[in-house]
Amino acid sequence: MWWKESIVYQIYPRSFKDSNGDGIGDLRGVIEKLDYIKSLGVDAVWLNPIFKSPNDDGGYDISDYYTIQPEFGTMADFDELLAGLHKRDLKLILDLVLNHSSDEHEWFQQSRKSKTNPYRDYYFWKPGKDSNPPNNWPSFFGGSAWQYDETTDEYYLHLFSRKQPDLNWENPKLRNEVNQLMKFWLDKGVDGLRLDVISAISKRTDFPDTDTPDFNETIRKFYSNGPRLREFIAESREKLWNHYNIVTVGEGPGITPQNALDYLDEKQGLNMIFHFGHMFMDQGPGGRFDPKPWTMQEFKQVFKTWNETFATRGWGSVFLGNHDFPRMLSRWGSDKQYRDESAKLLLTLLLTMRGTPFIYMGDEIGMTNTVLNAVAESKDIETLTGWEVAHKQGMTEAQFLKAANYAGRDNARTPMQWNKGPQAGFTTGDPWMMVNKNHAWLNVDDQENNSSSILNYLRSLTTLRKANPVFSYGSYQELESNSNLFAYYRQWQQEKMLIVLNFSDEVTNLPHEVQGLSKVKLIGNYSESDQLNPWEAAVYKV
Ligand code: TEU
Ligand code: CA
Repeated sequence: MWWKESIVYQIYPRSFKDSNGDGIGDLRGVIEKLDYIKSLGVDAVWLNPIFKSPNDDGGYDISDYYTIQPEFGTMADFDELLAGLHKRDLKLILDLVLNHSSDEHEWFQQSRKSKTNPYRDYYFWKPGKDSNPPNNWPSFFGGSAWQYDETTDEYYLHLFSRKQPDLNWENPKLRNEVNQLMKFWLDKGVDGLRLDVISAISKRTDFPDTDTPDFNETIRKFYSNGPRLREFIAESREKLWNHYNIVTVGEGPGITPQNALDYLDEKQGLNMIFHFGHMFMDQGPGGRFDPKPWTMQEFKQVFKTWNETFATRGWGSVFLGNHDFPRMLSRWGSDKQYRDESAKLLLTLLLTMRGTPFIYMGDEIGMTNTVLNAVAESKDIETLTGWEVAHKQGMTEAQFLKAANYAGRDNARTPMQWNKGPQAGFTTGDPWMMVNKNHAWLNVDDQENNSSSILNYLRSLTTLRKANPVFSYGSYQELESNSNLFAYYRQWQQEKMLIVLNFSDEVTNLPHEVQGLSKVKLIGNYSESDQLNPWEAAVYKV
């Protein structure tokens, strides 16, 4: 199974490279950078959605699953990109959004016309209760998860924005349509699918009120992990996916160690999932903009728990950032004093942990968070609606900005920093989103020719991982060590590796049980020293 040994590079196309000067990244921009992508030593590319969309939620609101987003290019561009990837022995994983469509999709335009329209049951429609929504479910993006539509005097369900009506998978006609659109892309030779919010395609369709104020708990209990989830996945597997040599990656809130294997049945399930244990551990009951402190113990426990979950079956992904979360360096590392060291440390974790690693574009050079000085600067519906909710609850803009600058998605969507030139070489035009000012010294070009750069360290890491199957297939055993030292073994047949990561500004010692061990250092972000320096990462063959 190729995907167990693959290293995946995630590209958010809107912010990767603009080829035609309109300030918006596009497919031709990705084509221009294929040799760069190959040079990273990755095996596959995951592209965030590239389909026609009004962009209410960064392309996760698709209005035509068969057409390339016009501002990203044409189907011919797509075909050229796919051929260019395959020519370089790179695979392509597309991001399909099947829990909901855009409200501008033809299906929804029909569905909303009348209660007897043949497309009515492609979505969830319900009468209100005394001119209130059918139940108390909150949307991810603020307000109710139900939107009143006066044409038919009913409400439709949208777990995300009101322009993202949930598709009704209970309807076999809809499931057939979804399988057909997946088939279209698989027949073009795509190598994998990242299935957005797959955890929510089976919901509690009796639609009871949520009985908890904790949003993530509401997701787990009511929005995701529904009674027919395995059945729906098994149907697509049987009817479609089994006929292709592809990987299916399930994404979605609500996937837990207790239910993850339900998604990953060897015969009838997905191939792997993204889990979010570490990504939500600093979210309070109010969700993303209600941050709470996290500890290294919790962080380490997440990896321990998921390795136990997948110890004998199932398969996980390893990621520390993506388009939905702040930059990993700013969130988990030290993006000021120990920038280089901690960026390399985080990449070392990513490339030596058990599971398929996903590198988010820009993390290979240590890109950092941006700073919003006003909510109006945000380009993200989740931040904009999050502010509406917070404001109503009496939060000041300054308080909300603090949370948004810590946890918001804009952080991960600033343009890729190619060089120190205008707009970081991302565009010759006016970028759709402001470029981070630190591109003057933080960019690909400056790191290409610096042998000790984060970029070249990443290349050494991917080379190391590909040369040693222990990193893909080996067991995982965490060493008991002080709170900020993350140390673990990876073992497979005769190979045994020791990885030590000092997640702190302090000097510390190797765990005592390895101090006398004979070991050979394979890679590290400091030259030899018998103690562990601040943010020191090292990989030893033992
Ligand atoms: O995200 C679903 C998801 O896991 C959410 O919890 C996510 O973190 C989002 O930011 C809400 O907090 C997927 C996509 O990755 C995300 O970009 C989309 O906004 C969302 O689905 C709806 O399609
Ligand atoms: Ca463009």
